[in-house]
Amino acid sequence: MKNGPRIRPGESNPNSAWLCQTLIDRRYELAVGVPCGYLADLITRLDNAGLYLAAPNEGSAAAIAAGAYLGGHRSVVILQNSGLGNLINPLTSLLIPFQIPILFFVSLRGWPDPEDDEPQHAVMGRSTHALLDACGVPHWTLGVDRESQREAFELADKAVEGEESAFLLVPRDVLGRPTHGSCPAARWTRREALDLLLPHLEEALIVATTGFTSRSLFALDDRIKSFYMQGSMGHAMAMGLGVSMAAPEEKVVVLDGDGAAMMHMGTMATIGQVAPPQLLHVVIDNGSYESTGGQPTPTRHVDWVHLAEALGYAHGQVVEDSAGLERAFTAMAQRRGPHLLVLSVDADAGVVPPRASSRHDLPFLRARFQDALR
Ligand SMILES: Cc1ncc(C[n+]2csc(CCOP(=O)(O)OP(=O)(O)O)c2C)c(N)n1
Repeated sequence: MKNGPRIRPGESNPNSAWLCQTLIDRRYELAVGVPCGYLADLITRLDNAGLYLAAPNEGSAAAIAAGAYLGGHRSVVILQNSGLGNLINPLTSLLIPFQIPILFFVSLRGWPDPEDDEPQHAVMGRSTHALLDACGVPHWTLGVDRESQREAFELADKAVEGEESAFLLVPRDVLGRPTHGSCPAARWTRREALDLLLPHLEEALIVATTGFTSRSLFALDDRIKSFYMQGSMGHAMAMGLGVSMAAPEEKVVVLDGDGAAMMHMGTMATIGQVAPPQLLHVVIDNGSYESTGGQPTPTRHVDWVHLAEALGYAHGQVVEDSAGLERAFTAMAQRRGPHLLVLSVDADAGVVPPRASSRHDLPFLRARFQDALR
């Protein structure tokens, strides 16, 4: 039985309430995207209004919006600026050349001062405006006061009416913050699952996905054999595959989130094709993007076991408790990989641990892992 995500609304903010209502009034019928904490309250409101759809990645979000537009639906795409990398291709080869007008809300991580944010946001923070300029799309940065927001919105909406995609850029706190509270868990949480998992992984090289999974791993046990991804969402499995190919004798474990696993799921077919026998792909499935405020992921209906088998993994299993976890490791010890192990947990951010980069800089973390590999 899969638990449903418990959406914790972002800190309620009058600007996002106004924006959501304005979008409804202007007959926007679909909001599709991948969340950012800066946009959590807006997403919750759009979700409550029945307009929001979770996309696996930002490029898909743009293409979904494009298709909906062709069918007559005015559409909004919501993303973090780190997702511009995923967006650029459909923006430049679909929306712009076919003159498909979509309204974008893009959060501005790493801006205006990259030093105030996590290191992985620095390059995109200082490049977002320039990238949009290079693509020739109009963009406005939302200010804190309602009047300037209204003005920016009107200009962007007018561009969209004129068949041009337009971007509204959202700095920190302009539309509220996410809340990362704790809700009573009916079963186990990521932290409890990791506690039980880690003793099984002592010898393994671990590549952990971005967000709370990397943070929790760092907090529980900062080991030289762990590589903490900060950013590059969805690519932990690809990096783990590369490590496995370079070091086939080593046990390699990818610690993934369900949102991240969805983002570039095609890599799973490549894992199935290469079939590294020592690779274990663990997905912590909490049904939500916990790290950005608990928005729902598009995974509730996913049958992970059949998915793993269909994509060429040797074995896939979903576990729901500690006894299931022990049974899974007994079964895996008797079989070659690659294995997919899905830990179905309750969403619960609890106390948010610090990032690995709060103690070590990123090149150091890379070099340390590289030494462990040698
Ligand atoms: C390309 C890209 N889009 C969006 C984000 C913002 N982001 C950071 S962590 C995260 C949620 C990850 O969700 P999941 O993998 O399910 O893990 P959880 O947060 O639930 O632990 C998101 C959307 C990002 N870092 N990169």
